[in-house]
Amino acid sequence: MKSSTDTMEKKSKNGLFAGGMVLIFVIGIFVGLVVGGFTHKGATTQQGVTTAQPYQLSLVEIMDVSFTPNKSLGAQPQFYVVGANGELGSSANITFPTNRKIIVTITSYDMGSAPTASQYSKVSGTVNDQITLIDGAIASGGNTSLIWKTEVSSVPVSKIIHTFTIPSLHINIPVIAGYTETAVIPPISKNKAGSYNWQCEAACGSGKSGWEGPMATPGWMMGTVNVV
Ligand SMILES: [Cu+2]
Repeated sequence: MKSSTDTMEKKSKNGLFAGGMVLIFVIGIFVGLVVGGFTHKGATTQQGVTTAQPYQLSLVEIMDVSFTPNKSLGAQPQFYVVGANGELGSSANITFPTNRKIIVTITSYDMGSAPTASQYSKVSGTVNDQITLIDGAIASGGNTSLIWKTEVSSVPVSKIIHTFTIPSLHINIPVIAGYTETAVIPPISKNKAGSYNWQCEAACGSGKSGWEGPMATPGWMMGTVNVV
């Protein structure tokens, strides 16, 4: 009996010791988490959402695509999204993450211009309401003395061939044919998550008004932006 009690006592002491160690360990983790959490919070607060990597959205616009929804309309312009593997994907549904800067690059392989209401010549919804224009024709030649890159807050309405516009988010990026343009959209807060229409506001489509065909077809000159 005695030895058994001793053993039990020993066991219970061992149990207490083990329990104590576990408790210390748990407290240690808790303190670590709290301190780490505060430190992390501090860093996040100090630098805000800019610590997150910017999200890159590449759009390519091509002028002569067979209009598959109605082939009788012939070739029509179309916006594509460059996918994660470099493939050209549909622009019917475009994703914007919240709380991250979004860098939009639009490359237009197009010519000419399309009738556009003057309000869409102004850039909006980007950092400083500006975009960077890269004149593809000049940039690709030996034009070292020419200015091929400019930051602008508007473009001449006569030069607009398309726009990438999200009216409800007050984002408007006018597109000049043959240019590559970059725009930085400031982080969108989580409470703006939802679905928004994007629309080209230059009458580049078919029909008398230029607002038919691709202008009214998701994945061509309009679609949805899902802010998630
Ligand atoms: Cu258009």
